[in-house]
Amino acid sequence: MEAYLPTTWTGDLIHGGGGGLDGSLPNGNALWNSRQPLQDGSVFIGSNGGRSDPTGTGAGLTDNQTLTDYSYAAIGDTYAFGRAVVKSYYKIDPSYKYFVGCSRGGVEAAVAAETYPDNYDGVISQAPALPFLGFLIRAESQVASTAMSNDDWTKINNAYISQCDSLDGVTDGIVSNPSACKFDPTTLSSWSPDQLKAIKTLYSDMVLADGTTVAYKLGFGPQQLGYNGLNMYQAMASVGAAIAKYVVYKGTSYDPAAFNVDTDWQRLVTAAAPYHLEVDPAAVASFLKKGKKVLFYQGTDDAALSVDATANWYQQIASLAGASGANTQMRLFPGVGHCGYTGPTMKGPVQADMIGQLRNWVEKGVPPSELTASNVDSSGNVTLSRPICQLGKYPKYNGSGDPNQAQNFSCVPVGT
Ligand SMILES: [Ca+2]
Repeated sequence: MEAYLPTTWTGDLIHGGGGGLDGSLPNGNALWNSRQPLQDGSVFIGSNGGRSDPTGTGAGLTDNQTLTDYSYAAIGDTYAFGRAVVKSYYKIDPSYKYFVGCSRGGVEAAVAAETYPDNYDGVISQAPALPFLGFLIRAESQVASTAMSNDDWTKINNAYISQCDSLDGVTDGIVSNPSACKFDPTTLSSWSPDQLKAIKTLYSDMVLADGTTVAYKLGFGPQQLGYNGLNMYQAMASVGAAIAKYVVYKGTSYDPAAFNVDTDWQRLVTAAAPYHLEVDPAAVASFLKKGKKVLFYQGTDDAALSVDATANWYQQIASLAGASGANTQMRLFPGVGHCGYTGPTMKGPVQADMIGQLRNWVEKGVPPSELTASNVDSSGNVTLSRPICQLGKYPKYNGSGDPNQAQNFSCVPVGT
């Protein structure tokens, strides 16, 4: 566990989440946010989730205590540690407490609201792997992606941008209105049967024989931006396979190559049942009913985790919260990849004061109404900015003015 203590403290505490399989200490720079907690004068705390695994192999996630730490307990322990450090150093308690995380950290933000609701005033869940079992079954299926090369994926990504770029009113290399995009990658080339299987597997919802949807389609974003030398699809498959191998199947009988959605889903649900792996949407809704706030963010080009899955999850907790559903919002960053990743074909704006919006909401009662994100060059000049719209809307070019400036775009409902 670590705590970063600013000399000039604003009085709040930000608890940062981890990523992938945890195993590494996060820091302020690991968050998808241009305004770093320390620079803002906040205390920042984080942990490695209870075990050292810097390369993310998943090893050690087999015994119950380690799995308990990874699932939720490390969050409670790290918070208690952070509170004690703050009291010891500053002699007073923090005024407000927040949890912020992306990917696995986005799940942990939801876990924080679910399991430790009294500890936090608000949480930010960015590109979360939620529902978690849905992520796992999706990741298990992604072994099919090995039939495709990085060049194949790049071809799909380029064609997607080419066909759907202008649907937001301006050809700027950013697909800001993906809901209107009817791109079909199966017709793009003379794919082999295995390649077609990969394309259909990754870009389709996963539906059981009884009609239940257990996971949602992935985006067409660039896949070459993975880690450990793997593209994004393979990287997620490796994370899912590691969890399945160590956590669910205990290294015994898991064969990702023999993937079948119906039988594998049942095995997954049964094997995961004894553990606290999934987050209960009703519990997060209860967090909202206490008047606390939850913000969701994701990039439209996220190739690692499904935007549709996050949107469904967000809508589920908003619905369960009833009138308190107004205490949560979800916004999409156009042309941005997983946790703010950018690259040669991703031109979307990534820098935005997401934590500031949560602070305003919690501390001043001002709900987020507008959010602008930007990219800056090495001199600090803004090169591009866009409004970051709520789910159900997209930033449409007004038809005149500099297309690099957010003021020339408006958030309009999807379908218009
Ligand atoms: Ca565009």
